[in-house]
Amino acid sequence: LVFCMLLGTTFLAMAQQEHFNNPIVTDKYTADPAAIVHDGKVYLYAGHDEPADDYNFYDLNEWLVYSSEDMIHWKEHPVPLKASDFKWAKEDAWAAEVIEKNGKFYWYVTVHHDDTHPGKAIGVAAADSPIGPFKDAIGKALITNDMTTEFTDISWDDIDPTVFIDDNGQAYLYWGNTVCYWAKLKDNMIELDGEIHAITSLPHYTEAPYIHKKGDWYYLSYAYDFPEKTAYAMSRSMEGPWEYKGILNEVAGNSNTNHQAIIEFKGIDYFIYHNGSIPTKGGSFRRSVCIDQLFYNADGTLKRIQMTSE
Ligand code: FUB
Repeated sequence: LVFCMLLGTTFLAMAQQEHFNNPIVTDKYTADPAAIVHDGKVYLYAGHDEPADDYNFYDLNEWLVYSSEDMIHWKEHPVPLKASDFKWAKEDAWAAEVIEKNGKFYWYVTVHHDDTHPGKAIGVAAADSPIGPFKDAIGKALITNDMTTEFTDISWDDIDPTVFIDDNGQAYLYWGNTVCYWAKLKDNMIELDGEIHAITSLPHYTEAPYIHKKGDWYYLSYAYDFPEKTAYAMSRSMEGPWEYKGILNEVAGNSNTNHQAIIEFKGIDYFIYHNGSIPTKGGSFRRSVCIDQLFYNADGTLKRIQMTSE
């Protein structure tokens, strides 16, 4: 019996130590991962960190897309979207997220608006395929900095969109730095439906909100503090109240920011994030996407991520 138990424990440990070859992309710096499951494949979207050697700040001008059937081998597709594809934007291909609705793919992105609405803004691009080509779906921003000045008047709070479609078909957009905002989206996915709300129950909220659902629980994970850890809250409804549950992941090697996506694929739960661990040059502005497994406790709470990338 003891032998069988030991064998069982060993198999369990092996199952828990899936090897992802972190970081998963080594010929480019990749940041702010987003991922969807579509037609038996995972599509991974990331910003492309490409600062000159002597420049130490965020310099992202395009987004990248990769696909995989096993989470181990990744195929890179042609660049599907650039900040310059949004004619009203000045620059910056910051964090973004894709969702599919009725066979169309909507990509919500952070860019820097031109001087008509100074500050960061959120745009939407759409495509008929998960690898694009994506085109600006509105011809103007969905969210501009001046739409949230009643909550905070900093110019970079309207970043990091995440989108989720509830079981009844209602789509929600969450976003924000310093304040976590949310609003409903109309059926067309390119207009807000009603007012913008702010969530105040998330301790040390910095940015990078992400919504996912498992069973009857909704999870709102987010970047906590700075340098950023990942924390999370749970709710029985997309509209809250959100109850803070604790830290999900520690600061990820050598990067001040973190940014997560959580998906289930072929029965396994994944936590996708970035770190700055590529030797010598990696860091806060030269980041790399990594993948680890996510495990749930019986009561629905999340176990801390064991980063195999560290
Ligand atoms: O990549 C630029 C910004 O850094 C993102 O918008 C944030 O989430 C942080 O990762």
